[in-house]
Amino acid sequence: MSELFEKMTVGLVEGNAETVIKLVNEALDQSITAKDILDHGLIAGMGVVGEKMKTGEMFIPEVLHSAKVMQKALDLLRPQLSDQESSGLGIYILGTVEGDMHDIGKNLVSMMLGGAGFKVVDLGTNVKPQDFVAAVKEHQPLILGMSALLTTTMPKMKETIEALKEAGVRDQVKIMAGGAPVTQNFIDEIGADAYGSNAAVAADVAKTLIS
Ligand code: B1M
Repeated sequence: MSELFEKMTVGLVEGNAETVIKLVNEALDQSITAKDILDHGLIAGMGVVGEKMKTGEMFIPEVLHSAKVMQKALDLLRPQLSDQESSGLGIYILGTVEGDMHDIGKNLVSMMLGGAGFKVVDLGTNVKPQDFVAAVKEHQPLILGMSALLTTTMPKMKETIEALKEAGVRDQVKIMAGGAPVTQNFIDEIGADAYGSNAAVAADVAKTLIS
């Protein structure tokens, strides 16, 4: 099994869609769970991409290519991750904060929330504080979740919370945040309600928040 995951990781780093899709299908045929495929193959692969990006071995166009292959692979896992329950738990608004285009993690969180029973309203990437506010007013969600992958965009989470306060809707909604640079300390600092360290945890925490 580990050889299959290794090949998946290499395929993702090389941006080889055909190989990765074939391997993900093979894994699913072998009844390997979506969680294992993610943890040991795909997320591990994106970790290697991140390292290579940091050391200058991979450039933006190549990283983007790997990201597109990752999205295609996630689409194959979507049925297993998101169609397990009904969407009766309530509305969850989700978005990547202003200035940040990273959406793979957010999309994964969205799938897990769907699987846990939330109706997810996904605002996409580069979401301005006032757009989060407008969405809260329009959809009256139980929870608003923000994702950020850059240390430079994390302050937008606090700005969004301030904007919600100014609009008088902060107390109508629970606020969650996550993304690689986000920590529990940061959550406490900005006055959010909960932290999701990864997509599966985010779904569990969301259920706890509304119970
Ligand atoms: Co960017 N990038 N990137 N990038 N990129 C990182 C984040 C970086 C760590 C790479 C590195 O240098 N090692 C670095 C950030 C450094 C920092 O701020 N400390 C970085 C940089 C610098 C940049 C640019 C500035 C590069 C440049 O232009 N010079 C630029 C910024 C663009 C912008 O956003 N304005 C940029 C661009 C890009 C691409 C567009 C090429 C591409 C994104 C494509 C896309 O998302 N559609 C990209 C990618 C792919 C990455 C890496 C390699 C992979 C990210 C990823 O998808 N990981 C990343 C390195 C890395 O993370 N190792 C990197 C897989 C994903 C499943 O994990 O997103 O962490 P993640 O999500 C997890 C958890 O964080 C959590 O759950 C998910 C699943 O478990 N989670 C939540 C996420 N959101 C949550 C919300 C929650 C709860 C949990 O509640 C609401």
